Amino acid sequence: MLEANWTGTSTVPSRGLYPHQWSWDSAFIAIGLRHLSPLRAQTELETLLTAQWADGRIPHIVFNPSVPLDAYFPSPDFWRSSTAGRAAGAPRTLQTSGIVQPPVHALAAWLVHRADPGLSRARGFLARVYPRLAAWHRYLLHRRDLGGGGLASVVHPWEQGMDNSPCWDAPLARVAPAPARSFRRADLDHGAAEDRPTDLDYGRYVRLAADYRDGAYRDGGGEFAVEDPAFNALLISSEHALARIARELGATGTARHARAERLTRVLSDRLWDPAAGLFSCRDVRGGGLIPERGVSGLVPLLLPGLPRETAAALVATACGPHFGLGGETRLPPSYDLLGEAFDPHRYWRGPAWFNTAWLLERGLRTQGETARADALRTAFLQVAGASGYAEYVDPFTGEACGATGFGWTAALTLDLLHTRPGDHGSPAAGQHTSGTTSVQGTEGGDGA
Ligand code: 9WN
Repeated sequence: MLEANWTGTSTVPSRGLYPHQWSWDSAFIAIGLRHLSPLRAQTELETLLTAQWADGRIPHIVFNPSVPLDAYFPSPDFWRSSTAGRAAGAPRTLQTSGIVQPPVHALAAWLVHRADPGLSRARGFLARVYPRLAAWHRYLLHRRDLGGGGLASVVHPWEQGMDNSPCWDAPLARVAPAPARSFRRADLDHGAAEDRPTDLDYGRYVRLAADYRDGAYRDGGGEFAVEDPAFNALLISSEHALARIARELGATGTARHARAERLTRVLSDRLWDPAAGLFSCRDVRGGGLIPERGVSGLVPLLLPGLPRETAAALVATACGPHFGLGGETRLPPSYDLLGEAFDPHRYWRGPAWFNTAWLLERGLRTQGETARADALRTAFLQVAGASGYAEYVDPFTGEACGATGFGWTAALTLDLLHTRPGDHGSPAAGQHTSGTTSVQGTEGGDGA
């Protein structure tokens, strides 16, 4: 599948539905590809980074010029990155979107390096990506601190990656939708309308993106601004990875580790919801925590600096009636099983995705929940294979939904296949030739 989706310089999430390069997809894909071809995994990330804007942002889509404009909406003529994004430093020749996606990239770069440190050093991989990754984090921590409390905000639901989550319903309700006749959705050519976001939601996505573009992609003024726990936990995890990269390159990395620890405390102060037993989103424009339970609120399990009682509460929530891990569900749903908006098939409103399952598997290991992590790993591998490596599945039955042959599902399957259960992520015996010290173990043992 990864061969079929490879374009020569990067991997598309899916040939039909998503025929360009997506930012966080490429990070997850590189994490899997490193076991097959560390060179291709490095190339995947480097291709994405060539599209970085001068202000540090990594765009959520890098468009392939040979794909017809009507294959995906919004297309390059909507974003107009090279003109509307000029002041923000968009590339002149490449066409990209102007919004971002979760910062999984430094974590991916570190794991890719660890898969073959010899090749990585010979190619100067880390030395080349480090300044770009540092600029990316700087952009998020400074230009995107719209709440003023130290966390990064997303300015569009597509930025957080869980596009249609009920967590966005309240902040999105304030946005006047663009009229349905003013755009043509391409996603409905590939997916069932009842599984995809509604036209009304799409109208709001289009309005937000068009307003951002018309303001020259300047940060600060938009109607939608949300501090999301998964986005920020991935930023913190990647900050720990950047510290390790800095150390590999000869610096100490101490300041970055300290910043990651400080951000972990800020995350707890601003987004921990003790009554709900998980992290919630903060609506920066409307004020206050959004009272919806999304899988995003469990992703901070990734952070080793989490207070012990917070981690225990998160595990209890994951395994309780809202997410059913190890019980009612085969894989963790994207949204609260008991929530009013729950729908086991509609985009990000209940189905299970494999990237979030992978993040929770890793998070459970980080918190020493080895047996639960092993069980989730087994379920992931069974459901992924049986679904034809689907984009997402019904969380109860594992029935395939969306695209099949989906990039990150295939890649993260490879990653789990190359790690033995119960050993904190050491590559499986006999399947790896170099860089075989514990990948996740190194991560965990190094202050992450
Ligand atoms: C918008 C590519 C992307 C993923 C997102 C997923 C979906 C796009 C869409 O596909 O979003 O970016 O058109 O719905 O929600 O997480 O990165 O796989």
